[in-house]
Amino acid sequence: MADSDEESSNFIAELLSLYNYEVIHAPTAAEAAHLAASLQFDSLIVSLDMPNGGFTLSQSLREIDGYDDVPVLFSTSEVYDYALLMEAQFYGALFLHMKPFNECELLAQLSTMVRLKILRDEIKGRLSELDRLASTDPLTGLYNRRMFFRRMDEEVARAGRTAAPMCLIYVDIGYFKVINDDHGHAAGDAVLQQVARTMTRIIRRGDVLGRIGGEEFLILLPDTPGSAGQRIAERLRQRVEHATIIYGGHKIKVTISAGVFHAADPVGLSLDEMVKVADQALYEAKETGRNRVVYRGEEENNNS
Ligand code: GH3
Ligand code: MG
Ligand code: MG
Repeated sequence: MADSDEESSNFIAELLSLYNYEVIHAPTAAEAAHLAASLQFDSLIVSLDMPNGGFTLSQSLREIDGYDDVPVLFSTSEVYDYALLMEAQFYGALFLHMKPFNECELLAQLSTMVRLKILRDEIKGRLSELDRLASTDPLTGLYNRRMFFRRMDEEVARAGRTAAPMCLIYVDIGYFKVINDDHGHAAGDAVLQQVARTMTRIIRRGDVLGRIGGEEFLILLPDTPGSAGQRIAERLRQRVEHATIIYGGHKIKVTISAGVFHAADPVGLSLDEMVKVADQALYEAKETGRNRVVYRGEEENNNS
């Protein structure tokens, strides 16, 4: 509650504590802003009478993280008209309450505000859970295809603006179907999880990794020259080759093949084109024996 009027503040604090609300009172706008930044209130009661208070205060409170949807009640000692009511609504008010406070009305209004806040929190939580579900692969926890391409789109657009190089690595587990056939689908799942973990350990912050299909993965390396992209793919290939996955008492060995595409200047390149070239390189790696890295990029062309 932000209110410089001591009498009405005390009245509200006493009344609301009787109904198990925890009331924190700020007598000045500055204090209110300070408290809001360090505590998390479920509802705000803001007086329009206080200096620097009212709409300006409410506006600045709502810019604080987590306050954009906190219900607000404005109190005023003026007899208000329709214009003020509309203005209050414009500034996010759920209610405009004329002083002196009416106990019953205030309690009813507050209970509506708190219920609304609980509902909004619940919806927020569910939306972020839905977001997570819609963007991650449940088996490996990596980005799924949809999210990977969304992130790649952002990164390619950014690289286009800054003219930064980037690499794209297309990874495929070799003879994966045989693992399923020999050891069962659950063993195949364990292999996918293990390979995903190895990839997660090797990539750097800012790299984007996703599971694109069954046993296929894409890694986007922003701001990365071809030599570094090639090195990372090669390190990944070696790590997977030398790891042993133990599942159900069986020791399982797998290898990966990787196609690396390096774009020195991604301006004007489409995602499809980039993926296509990386896929062609991957195809060549598989055709020429698997457990290999094949590179496509300008540096290679310059050297040959
Ligand atoms: P290659 O060396 O040519 O890449 O052959 P491969 O066997 O690795 O590839 P192929 O495309 O022939 O088979 C992929 C298999 O992956 C077929 C599919 O049943 C299996 N698979 C796809 N998704 C999953 C999954 O989530 N879990 C498991 N265990 N298997 C999966
Ligand atoms: Mg495949
Ligand atoms: Mg494969």
